[in-house]
Amino acid sequence: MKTLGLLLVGLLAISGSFGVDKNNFKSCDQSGFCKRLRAFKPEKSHYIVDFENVMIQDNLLFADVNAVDLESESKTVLFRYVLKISALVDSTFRVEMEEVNPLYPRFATMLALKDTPIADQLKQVSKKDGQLVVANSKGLKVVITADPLKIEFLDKEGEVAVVLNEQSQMLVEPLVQRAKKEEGGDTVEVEEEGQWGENFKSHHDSKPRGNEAISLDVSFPDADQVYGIPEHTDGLALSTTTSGEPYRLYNLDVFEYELDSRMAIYGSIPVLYAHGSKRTVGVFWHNSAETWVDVVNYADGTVVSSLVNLVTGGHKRRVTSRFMSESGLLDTFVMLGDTPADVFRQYTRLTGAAPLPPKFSLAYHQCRWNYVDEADVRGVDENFDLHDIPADVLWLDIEYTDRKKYFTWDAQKFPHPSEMVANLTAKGRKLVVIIDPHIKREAGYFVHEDATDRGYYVKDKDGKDYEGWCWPGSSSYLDFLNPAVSKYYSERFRFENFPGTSKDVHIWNDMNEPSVFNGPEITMPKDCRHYREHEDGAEGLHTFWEHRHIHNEYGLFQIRATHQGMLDRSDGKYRPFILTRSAFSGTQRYAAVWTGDNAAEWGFLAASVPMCLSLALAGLSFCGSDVGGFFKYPEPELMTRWYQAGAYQPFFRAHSHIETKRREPWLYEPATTALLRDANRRRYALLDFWYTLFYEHARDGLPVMRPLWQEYPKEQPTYTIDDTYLLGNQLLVRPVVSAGVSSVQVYLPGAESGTVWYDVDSYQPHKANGYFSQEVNIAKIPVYQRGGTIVPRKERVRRSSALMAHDPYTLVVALDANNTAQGTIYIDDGETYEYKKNKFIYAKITYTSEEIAYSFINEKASFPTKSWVERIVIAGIKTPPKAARLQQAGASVALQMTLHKGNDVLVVRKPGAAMAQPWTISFTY
Ligand code: NBV
Repeated sequence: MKTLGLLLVGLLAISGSFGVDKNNFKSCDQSGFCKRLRAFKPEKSHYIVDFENVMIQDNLLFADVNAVDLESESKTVLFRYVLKISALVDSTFRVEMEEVNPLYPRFATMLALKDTPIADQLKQVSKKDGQLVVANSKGLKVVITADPLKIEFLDKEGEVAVVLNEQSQMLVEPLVQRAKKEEGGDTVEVEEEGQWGENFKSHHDSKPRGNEAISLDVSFPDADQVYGIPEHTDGLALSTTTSGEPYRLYNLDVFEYELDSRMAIYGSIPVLYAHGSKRTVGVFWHNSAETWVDVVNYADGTVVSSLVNLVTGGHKRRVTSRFMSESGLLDTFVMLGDTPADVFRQYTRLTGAAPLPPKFSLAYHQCRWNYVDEADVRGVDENFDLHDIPADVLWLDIEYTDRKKYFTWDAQKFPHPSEMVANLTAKGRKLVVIIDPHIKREAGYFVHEDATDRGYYVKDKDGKDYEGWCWPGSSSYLDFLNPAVSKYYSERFRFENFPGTSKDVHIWNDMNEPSVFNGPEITMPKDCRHYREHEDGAEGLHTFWEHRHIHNEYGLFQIRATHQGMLDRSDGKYRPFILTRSAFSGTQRYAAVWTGDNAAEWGFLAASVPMCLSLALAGLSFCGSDVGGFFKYPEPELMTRWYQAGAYQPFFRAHSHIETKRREPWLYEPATTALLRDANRRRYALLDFWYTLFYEHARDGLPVMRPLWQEYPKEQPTYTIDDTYLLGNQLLVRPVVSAGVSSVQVYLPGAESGTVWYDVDSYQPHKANGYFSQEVNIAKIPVYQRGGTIVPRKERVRRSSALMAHDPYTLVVALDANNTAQGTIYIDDGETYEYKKNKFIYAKITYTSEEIAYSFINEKASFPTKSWVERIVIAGIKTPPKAARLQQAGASVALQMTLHKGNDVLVVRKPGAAMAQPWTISFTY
């Protein structure tokens, strides 16, 4: 089976017949609850709030809700629920609804939230005419209508911003017991179609708890577009799903995934944002089970939505959505923005931001399935030096192990891992090795023996160790929900337990959806059993959670344990780097992500931008795609364009499939190698800029890679632009993603505020005025620096980022219409947590026509950097100064300047200012 699998992937990788086999994955119709819930479109919601039983205390409101039989005259109560609304800090509300005395507790998603959300205040404003109005401490109101239940969230102007259950699609399927009947004197269970089991292909899902789905519709009046719910391959702005499949969120290993699709792939992040010129708001659907999301955009001009538009009286600018999950609690956060930055911050406040990554991880990574042995690794490493191409990290894929037994090395091919690593670290380079979650079931393999003996594996529906099939052949899967298992796993990363590794060896967790070759939809059966903390004497369903409940957070459990292990192995001294393929809300706290197994095709290069943008809005800024494409071989032009694009995406790693032709940068003809070298060098020149962006992300939780509308929220044409993006608010990047082009259309936002954008290659200023045509050749991709910003660069070419630590800076000052500019810079040791003890510099640089000042934002912190300023480039200077003087540490020195008349660029040459101390350069005219 293993060889067959490999042969198959190999054949497809080279043959060119590319494409997903959709038969392996469910459509909504094949997913019992999706079909059932999508058909549930009552005219009126059957949930009615009982205002007699409402309690408001601190930040909480509790209300009784009855599900009534609308057919019966007396509105018979069928089920009773309790609705809970909580006010949280930062204009966020949480809405939960659960059965009163459920048959058994529903599963509550475990790892998405960073901490318990911080409470705000909630007080009653009024209660009349069947409506109860409450408000948070800022006066943001929530209007609850009793019959039928509807919840409206008002913005600060008092206008309705978000509505729950407006379309009556709220549903919490009541938990029920199997119906029984008498048959021939015996009591037998009644078979109800799909309620207690369903089939997909040859797989049977036993559904021991029966149906327990939930659904909620969320409407966004005034929204032009909705975004979010990655990971999918279609555009950043979501499309109307009425005539097709909903967006699916179910972590899956989709072999040869397709483009422009709403199919589920590796990651699932159930956060949705609605944006329009009035406001930006969001909902976070806190649920880790399989989820489908429908979207109707009433103004997007699709035939179906226009029809709906007619029927509903032609509302313009309105988007409705609907979340449907197979199980778990109805638990949703409403984030009221009201700007894009506000709402992105609100989401990362709940689920966390990425911590400051080690600096090397922002540099260039070289991967392949596989670098076959130590000599290969050495050769690749040396070739980077021979060809003067900077690189920080070499990667080892699954073949480095002893027959796919993770935490071991193939003794023939990698007999001296410590020496191999030392050879890399001597040049400041690092190694990343892959560790997949499946465990080879082989007698004598210590992980397997420990896990078997201690009961650490996920169990099948009958309580036996679950066995699936993956790279090692027969495999089982650790049950990370058990804290003892996570601890055991973390300990595997200790240097003594994983010989050959050191602080410079980092980890890649792949296949953690989890991928199971012979499982339903290539993953773990939903009725597999996971650890659940329970009281002594608890029985049956009370003693385990099903995989169905936790599926989308399985990988997050794994990377959390990996992360803990990597911290512990250095006693908390060094920052870990982890790459994960599966993702859920909260993944950003531990790992970077990539877009999985793409192909060397232009479409996949283009898709890398909206895919990473969408992930960035969902908290996962540290994202990239396999540069060059995983399957197939990139011809020189595609390879060049991919390096150029990758150099401006957060995670920059070249990778390729085992059966494809080798394609390290020097294997192309010299002209192409030169272009790839140039792309890498551009990345390295901006490493300190990237590092500062990530430092700021760790503080404010805002996307590093941003859609234009984040910074220009009123500018309507930007709402659907997803081929262009911003890095911070400084650089605008428009990668070239099609073949043979000599110009591209670039949209420069900010016309209203008179924004000027400077081409980073020529410093040529462009006044923002929407679209313009930018000429390009094979060496150029359009990148612009916004007037009003200062970007730090390091321009000396080195072999790795570590060797650049003390290199001097070039500061690029791009002037705005008022002849001012500002920037920030973050400097530390790049790898430890010493910055938490104030060993860092976070400084601002401010330019006015009188002076440039470099001063510490955090005056308590300092760092003994040897770096200094070797050049200041001032672009857009209209009236150049006659003289400049540096003042630092009591000394004053006259500086040299050169004016480049043709393009209004003034260069202050060799200011020599030390970055360890504040300084000022003053100008005289
Ligand atoms: O470990 C092998 C590959 C890896 O190179 C790739 O990046 C992952 O996404 N892995 C998937 C397993 C199988 C790929 C067909």
